[in-house]
Amino acid sequence: MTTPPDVSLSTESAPGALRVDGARLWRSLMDLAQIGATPKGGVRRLALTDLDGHGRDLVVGWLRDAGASIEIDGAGNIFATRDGRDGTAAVVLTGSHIDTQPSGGKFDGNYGVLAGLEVLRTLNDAGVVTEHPVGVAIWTNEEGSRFVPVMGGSGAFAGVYTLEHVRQQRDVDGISFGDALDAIGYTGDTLVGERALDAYFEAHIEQGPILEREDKIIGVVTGALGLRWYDCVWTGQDAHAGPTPMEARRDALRGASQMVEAVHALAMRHAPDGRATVGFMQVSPNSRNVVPGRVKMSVDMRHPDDAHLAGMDRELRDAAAAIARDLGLECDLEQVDHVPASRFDSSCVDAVRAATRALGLPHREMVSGAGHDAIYIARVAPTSMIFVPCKDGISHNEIEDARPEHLEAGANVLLHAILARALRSGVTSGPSGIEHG
Ligand code: HGY
Ligand code: MN
Ligand code: MN
Repeated sequence: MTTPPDVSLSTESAPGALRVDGARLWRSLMDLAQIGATPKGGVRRLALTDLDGHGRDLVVGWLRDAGASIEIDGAGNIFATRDGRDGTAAVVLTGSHIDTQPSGGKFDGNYGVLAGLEVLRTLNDAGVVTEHPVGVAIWTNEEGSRFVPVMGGSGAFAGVYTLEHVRQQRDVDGISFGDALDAIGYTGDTLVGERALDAYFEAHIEQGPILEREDKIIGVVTGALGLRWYDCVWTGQDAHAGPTPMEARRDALRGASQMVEAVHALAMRHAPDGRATVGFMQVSPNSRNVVPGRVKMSVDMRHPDDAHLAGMDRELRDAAAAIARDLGLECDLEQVDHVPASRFDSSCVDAVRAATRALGLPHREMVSGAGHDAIYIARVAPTSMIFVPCKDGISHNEIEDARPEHLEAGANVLLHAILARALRSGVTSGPSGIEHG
């Protein structure tokens, strides 16, 4: 992309006066939401499906139309870059993901990518030339719903996983991440992780009720909960539901059922910050007149303190062993993912807070309950996040909703947090010389 003409920033386009076009952002969100749209108004666009490929095609087209150059790495992570004056300066990056949960919403992930696109469009409209390049990333497989690990693309970028490990993972149908990525044509040749970042900012809906309850518009995110994911397999014996006496049964579903209650009780013992969820369960042979001989289930546990989370891990293992003993079942409990609790870079948190205050937006500091690509990018670059409310705090649900004015406000905070980094050493800027109102 050729750098826009070197314009002196006249008063009306001085960085501080810049504002995004909220209607244009909303239109982009609604257009992208058509790809994988569900009858209840949600989105089903699982990672590395054809729908993910079509969503990528649409957004990459918009990013190219905004003059950005496009690179794709071996994990399918997409990087759109708007040049800055100094071609050697590290990129100020934003972004998120466009893969969704099976019954996901229009805004989880999609908002962060399209808010980044809206920043590029706004800088173009105002002819702003930044010192640093400004980039937008689309990270592969953030949700971890089809392929474990969660945040696999950003995890590979940050060196948490090797590319081979990520590409070898298989979904419930035995299809590998690598084959699925190749099939949608998004296996790029850029080396994974070979990109110097000046900073990373991610805008996202909160996915919880706090901002809405407190009438706040912006969450200044200071970090995220630690997370441990498990696969838990209960093995008993398939048997006929009729002739088999109750005392002669080894019913794997009883083990799984007691484990669901034990997981809930464990989280309640560590409330309010401890969280634990069983979201996936596969009963075999899953026939109404067969005592289930095998049940595979997931456990998702989270806590802001790693030591506390390690204690919850021990309690989980003890509970599984006790249930297996009582019911005469085998239990194989395997930790399949572990993301330690994270704290974001103070200078980036300050940039988000300063932009929020300069824009006069009601806000609070908070820790993210959800995992985000920012958690892994924080390992390789100064990082922070910007939250906006979602309706009733509901997400990972087709009814997920957000207000256009809140999404616009979050994108304005993103714009000025990025400018605070991307303009420095060139044009004068406070947080970016933001003017009130
Ligand atoms: O699981 C999470 O927290 C994220 O939504 N993938
Ligand atoms: Mn997300
Ligand atoms: Mn999500």
